[in-house]
Amino acid sequence: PISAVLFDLDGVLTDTAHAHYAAWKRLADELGVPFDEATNEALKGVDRMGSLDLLLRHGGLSVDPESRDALASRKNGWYLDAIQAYGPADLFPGAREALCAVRDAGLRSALCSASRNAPALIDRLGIADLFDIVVDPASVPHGKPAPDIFLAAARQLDLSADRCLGVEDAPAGVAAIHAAGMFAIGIGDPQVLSDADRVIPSIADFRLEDYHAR
Ligand code: B16
Ligand code: MG
Repeated sequence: PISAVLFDLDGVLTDTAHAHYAAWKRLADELGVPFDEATNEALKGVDRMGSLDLLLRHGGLSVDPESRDALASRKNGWYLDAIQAYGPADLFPGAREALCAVRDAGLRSALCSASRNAPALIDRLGIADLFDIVVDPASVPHGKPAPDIFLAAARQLDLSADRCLGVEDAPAGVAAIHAAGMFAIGIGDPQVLSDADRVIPSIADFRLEDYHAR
């Protein structure tokens, strides 16, 4: 039986994946780096600096550490502008219900987002009180696809990996869940998320009973 569900945020509970993409695209355009949704797929779930490095490598660019920090801040500024007016209406349909279903079943929930903006965002979305724990991505040594953030959640909940279910929209996130030894539910395109144990089109299709009785 499972005891906890570990949720990714961007692309799972709210559509910030698009806002992240738009901000990276703007930066890539300024730098003259070819960038489209397919290229962006590799950045999803990867932390800010890791994403920037992927983008720079894709364009064959190398920059000094100061410019690298400045580029990351520019991207984050555009991203913050884009999510500035986010509120509960920006949750994906079924997101709040999925979190409530976990709580109503007596299971625990964790937020395992790579985003340093996640705590502010869940406040704005009105779901902060529905998580038992929010793992600070800055507290783990390695970002997704490394398992660290999911393992930290299990440790904080005092659960073994096989009692945890992970929910992710990104290939790097699915890889992280599997590396942690957990069951992975993918949200989105089955072709993109072919490594997931189960793929559902959106969080509205999440039925806890499909996994809880397993
Ligand atoms: P920030 P998730 C990830 O969040 C996003 O998928 C990824 O695109 C983004 O680069 C990363 O957060 C870092 O975000 O710049 O806000 O710290 O999918 O793990 O919830
Ligand atoms: Mg995500």
